Amino acid sequence: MTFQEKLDAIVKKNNSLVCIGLDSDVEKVRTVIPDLIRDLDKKEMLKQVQHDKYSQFLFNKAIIEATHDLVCSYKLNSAFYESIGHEGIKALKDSCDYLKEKYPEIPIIIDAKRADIGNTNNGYVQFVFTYLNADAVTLHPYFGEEAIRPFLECKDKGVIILCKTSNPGSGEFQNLNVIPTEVEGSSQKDSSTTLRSARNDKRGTELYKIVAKNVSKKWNTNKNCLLVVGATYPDELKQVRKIVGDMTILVPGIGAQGGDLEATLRAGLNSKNKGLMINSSRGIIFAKNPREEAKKLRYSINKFSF
Ligand code: OMP
Repeated sequence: MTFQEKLDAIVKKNNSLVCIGLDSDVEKVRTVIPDLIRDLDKKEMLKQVQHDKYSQFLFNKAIIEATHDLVCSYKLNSAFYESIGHEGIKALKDSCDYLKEKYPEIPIIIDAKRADIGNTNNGYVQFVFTYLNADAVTLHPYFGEEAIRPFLECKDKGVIILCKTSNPGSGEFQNLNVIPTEVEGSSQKDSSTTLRSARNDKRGTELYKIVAKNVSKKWNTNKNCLLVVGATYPDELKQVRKIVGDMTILVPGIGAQGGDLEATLRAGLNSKNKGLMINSSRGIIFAKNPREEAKKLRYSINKFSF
């Protein structure tokens, strides 16, 4: 089963485009975990929480139990686990194992924003797809298609490429106007490697659009590519949707980063009124009532999409 097939099935089953980010910042987790566990009345968890080192996993377990029927995916950002060393990696692994065992139908995304030269990428592939047994990973496109082939060749896994990120400074490179040299009649064969800065040149195209075009038209031979576009940039999302057709786009930036949900949906839903994974991390997992918050987001999305 491909990543997209798995995603389509859970979108249908849970009636949801909500992707919850298990960005389980260990400091915050330690303060909220007793409440969460009390709410869920999990005595076994209460016993274990005395040991701080299990808290990220216990927290994730509690969030998963509270929301598994409301989501289309969980996204675990590796930074929050790497930050505390091997105990964090264990919590990440335990969380993936828990999902695989109890809710195998829900796709797991590892948000690691990786990519390196091809040979090194083999190590990342092993970590994310073999050791963690995740279903998808986020990558940056900077090394080009040739380098990230080890990911692209994993036909049943999702390869989610950063296109237009949600942060305020993302335009520094991503909105640069560049001209593929094919426009100038260059003899270079691979236009994707020969972009030239063209600030005031009308023939130029913004870099994020070239990423969207190359990923959807050239990199996606195994039909396992997705893109990331931040909810903080609905205009760019609209442009990307025009370029990529029905391809699924992961959209972070709703909630804590202030992205506009309605503008996002208007700009980003595909021809089937789907094709988005709307991510919220802090806005759900550290809310007073994560289940209610996830329900609210699902409801707000579904007013437009289902
Ligand atoms: P919240 O702002 O707490 O909802 O978290 C957003 C999550 O999405 C974090 O894990 C970010 O690292 C991630 N993210 C962005 O915020 N912006 C992007 O452009 C891309 C990502 C991502 O790749 O998921």
